[in-house]
Amino acid sequence: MSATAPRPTEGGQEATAEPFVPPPGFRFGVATAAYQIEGSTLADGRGESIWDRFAHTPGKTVNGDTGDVACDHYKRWRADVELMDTLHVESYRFSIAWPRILPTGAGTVNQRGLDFYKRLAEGLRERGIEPVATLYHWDLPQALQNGGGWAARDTVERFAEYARIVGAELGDVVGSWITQNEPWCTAFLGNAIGKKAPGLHDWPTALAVSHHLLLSHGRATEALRTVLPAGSEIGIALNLFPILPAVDDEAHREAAVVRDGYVNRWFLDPVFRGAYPQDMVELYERETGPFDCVQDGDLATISTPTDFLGVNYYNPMRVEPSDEGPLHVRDAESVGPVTGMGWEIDPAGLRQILARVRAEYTSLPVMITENGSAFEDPEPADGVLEDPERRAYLAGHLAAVGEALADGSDVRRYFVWSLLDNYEWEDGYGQRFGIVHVDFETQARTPKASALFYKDYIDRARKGA
Ligand code: IFM
Repeated sequence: MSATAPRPTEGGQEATAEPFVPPPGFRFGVATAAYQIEGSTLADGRGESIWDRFAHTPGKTVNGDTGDVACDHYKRWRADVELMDTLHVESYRFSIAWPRILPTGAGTVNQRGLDFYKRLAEGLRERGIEPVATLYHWDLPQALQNGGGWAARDTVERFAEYARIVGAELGDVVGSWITQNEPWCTAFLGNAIGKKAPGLHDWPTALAVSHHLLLSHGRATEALRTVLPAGSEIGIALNLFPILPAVDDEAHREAAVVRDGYVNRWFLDPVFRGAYPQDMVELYERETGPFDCVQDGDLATISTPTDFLGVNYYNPMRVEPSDEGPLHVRDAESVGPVTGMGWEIDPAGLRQILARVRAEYTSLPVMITENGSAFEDPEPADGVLEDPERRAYLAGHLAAVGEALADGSDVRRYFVWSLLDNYEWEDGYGQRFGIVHVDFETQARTPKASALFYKDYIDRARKGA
């Protein structure tokens, strides 16, 4: 299916609709990331990350919000695991903060950092919750950024070394591993658009970063394989978007092809076809200069076989051409309801993206490694918080997972983003993605109606299975 093909059936359904029958081995989960929830950024020898530096730079985040305290999960992890258990969650995707393990990115290992994640993974196992670990969810050690960050090829080898250390320590408790999370965001939003750490505005740097992130995925996969027990699974999590021309004419269709190349194909093609999309290489070389960081053997490493693909899905993108040229395809107006982030709500897009991945790239098992929505919630009253929009979002996307399974996609996990309201990067604490409300003054957790819906959905799915 092409990026612009008509979409399959609409996936929206009532919150009370019959759950899909989970295939054997399927698990319902929730996801978080270290810098967004942990806090305790100075505890137990943790080093500085690029997000500490960025968030503490005036003007970079809404209200100057930082992850210094966040959800205080570093101290409250036991209660958070207990909370997941009460919600009948079956799998928990968390990320490991590289600067807790190697405070300057390389050199001496900080055992206290490793111990934290070991305790967490064991605590999850004790409650029958599967731990799924992400190695990189955007918190590069600042010391490595000082040496060029992901634009420097050396960072790839530092990442492989970090992966080997963590895999050797946690491989007996963690069976599923995600190397990189959303490399498009890290590379382009961080280095070309400057919205995220390290906040650069330089296309050649962003392109080198994108290549090195992909290479680091391959190298980390190789490194993990040398230390993980047989049967462990490794994959990368890509954020994928259906791309829709705002108007059905040639200029808009061309813009959609470019946007698709920028956000989707630039990552899917090297991972699954061992080549960058030629149209995009030509465009970048024309507009930004030589793309000359690729060395012999790199694409074979990037396309090294993995065990699953992680798909983060939130919304489709509607696009229009821009007078500034093809590199600057613009976002067009959304159609229909949007979330608090302004992201168009379209459960059918999830089914569409999974069908496309299967038709054009791979029949590997898929994990929906993130899916969720931010809305402006009321304050909890007497322990109750109604969030009908988030609940409907969840119900619609769960229905789309069921449809994708029926289509033949081999979906193995579904992770709601996110367990907790948390630090939404440059948007600070204003955007609440949690199915559990967090009072950032008291750190009180209150499951929202969407959390109770999810629990009930899991229970009903398990009864029907
Ligand atoms: O909060 C982020 C997450 O860290 C990465 N994926 C998208 C989420 C919502 O913006």
